[in-house]
Amino acid sequence: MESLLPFGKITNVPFMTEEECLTIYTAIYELKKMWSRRHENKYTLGAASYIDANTNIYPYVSYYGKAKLFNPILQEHFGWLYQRLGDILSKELKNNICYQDNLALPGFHIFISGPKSIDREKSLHVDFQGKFLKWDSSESINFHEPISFTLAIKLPECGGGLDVLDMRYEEYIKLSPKEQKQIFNSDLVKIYPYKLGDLLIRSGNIFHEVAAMPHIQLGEERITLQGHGLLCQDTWYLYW
Ligand SMILES: O=C(O)CCC(=O)C(=O)O
Ligand SMILES: [Fe+2]
Repeated sequence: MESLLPFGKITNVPFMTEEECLTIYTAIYELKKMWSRRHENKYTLGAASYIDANTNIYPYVSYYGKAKLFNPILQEHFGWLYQRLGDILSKELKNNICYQDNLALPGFHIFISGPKSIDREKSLHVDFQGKFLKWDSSESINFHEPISFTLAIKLPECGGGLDVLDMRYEEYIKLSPKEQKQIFNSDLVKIYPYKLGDLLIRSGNIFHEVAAMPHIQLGEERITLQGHGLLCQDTWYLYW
């Protein structure tokens, strides 16, 4: 089945100037005390459903509490960014946009290189985490066609991007376990490079992961704005 999105599966649109990226970058550092360390090189600013609402990682669901704590702070510092994000997404998706109150606003992935380079995570996945969240009218939400978006705010000299395997979940589960393993390690997984200031909008129902950065230098950063959306009638509800 082909994607129902007006632009196909993936599109890249100019969104912020370099100067605006720097303004966002500075604000992210002003909020450094609020970053959460998730891994050796990885931090987040904001609540991320794929981590904070994942009960395999946390014994209780900390997502809603974190969203409540972070949303006013993020709104205060990045209100103009959320406004512009809503405008561009509504234009590209040809539908209305709404931020869902009880869920986390789009937040930030922050990678800072340590002594080791940043390897392939080997974590190809689809963005179906929205299914596990509390929605007001879940019966009319299309959980199989999420969208995801990324704004590159800071990239290392060697660049940063997304590994993409152009395959939908419905196709993938028809493969045998051996074929699934092979395809994840095949050259069908291609790097989609991010461009500073551009917004990448894509179907959340294609396999992807943060691309490796084997040549990143010590202290270099890869910082992105991240979020997802689900369609309910003619409105995309955005969250992270
Ligand atoms: O950090 C990124 O580039 C993308 C991470 C991701 O998997 C997502 O946003 O769905
Ligand atoms: Fe993802």
